[in-house]
Amino acid sequence: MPPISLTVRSIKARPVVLQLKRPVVARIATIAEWPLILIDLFTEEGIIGRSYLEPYTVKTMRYLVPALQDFGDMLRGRRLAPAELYELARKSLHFVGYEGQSMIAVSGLDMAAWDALAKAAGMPLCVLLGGTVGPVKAYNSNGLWLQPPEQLASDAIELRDEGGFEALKIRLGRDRPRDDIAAIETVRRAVGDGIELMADFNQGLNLGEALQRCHMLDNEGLAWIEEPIVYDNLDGYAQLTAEIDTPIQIGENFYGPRALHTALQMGACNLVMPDFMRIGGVTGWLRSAAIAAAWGVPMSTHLYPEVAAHVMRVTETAHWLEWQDWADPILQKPYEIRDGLLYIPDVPGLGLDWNEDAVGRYLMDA
Ligand code: SMN
Ligand code: MG
Repeated sequence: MPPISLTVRSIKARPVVLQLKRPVVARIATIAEWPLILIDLFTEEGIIGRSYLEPYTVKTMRYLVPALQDFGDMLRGRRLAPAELYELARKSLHFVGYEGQSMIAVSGLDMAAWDALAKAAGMPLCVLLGGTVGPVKAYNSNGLWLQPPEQLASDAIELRDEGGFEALKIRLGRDRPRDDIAAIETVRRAVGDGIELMADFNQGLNLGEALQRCHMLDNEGLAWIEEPIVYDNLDGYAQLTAEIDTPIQIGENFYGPRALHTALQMGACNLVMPDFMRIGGVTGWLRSAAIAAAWGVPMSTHLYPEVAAHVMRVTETAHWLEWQDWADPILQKPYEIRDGLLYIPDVPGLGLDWNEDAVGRYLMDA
């Protein structure tokens, strides 16, 4: 039977709010409630494409949910072709601007469209993209926030053991630089030197502080130093990348492939890690992966581990998948993680089905 061609009917977007088991405590924000927008893209043929967005703040769901539903109205009757829907949706917001919430909404649409297409083809997304189903190397990013030192050791052991991980991410940016170094040493003592450690400042420093503090960290053997300064100070990043020995990692705030291209041209980082809701979903990722590969720059993922696993199977410079289990409570079948590897289920599409009982409990009041 030839693969069926799909026609867009509508989009349903539902806001849910989950409680994080380990709240985000970063230099720039504390987050205990984790907002998710669950997207169902309905087609005339009965196939439903699914994806979710994680927009960090509960209130932004009030703007993003109607934007997604508007895309459904606008695209009704169109052939479900992700690259074309991506362009149509983006261009419909051209005068508002391509970045920010415009791109976040387009990315949610795009991921759901690719899921639907892979379901219609009867293949896991990674197979549709030309790859195979297989494991993807992941680090655990579920914790190690700016917590009291006495909590860090036990958390690090728990985080290592919850999926047999060989790499963890710690957050930095305590008031005193020496407390960051003490935190790194506490974690290393707890889990051993065999564990790789990534470190994330969550944009918390100014350039002067970052130069001093990154130099201090250069002998700590970190896998990377992530976002020491505000994401759009690319001149600052170029200076840090030139001066610091530890690889500088950025990318979770790239809006679209051109932002990644600009950062690489400016020498603003050694490593890239786009986020799926900002880079433009699967379409934006694939275009970015080609650019990163041309530069020979290792590419890691940010959030959205299910989508991440599929595209990493076809990413030329695939580096690390960021594992976060924050969407698990509303998934019927969360992805499995073993020995630090994320396993892609051998089912058509992404394999994202909602646990409707849980969704009912977490649905945000309108
Ligand atoms: C991060 C992710 C999600 C919420 C806050 C911070 C972080 C990361 O930047 O890279 O995991
Ligand atoms: Mg980060």
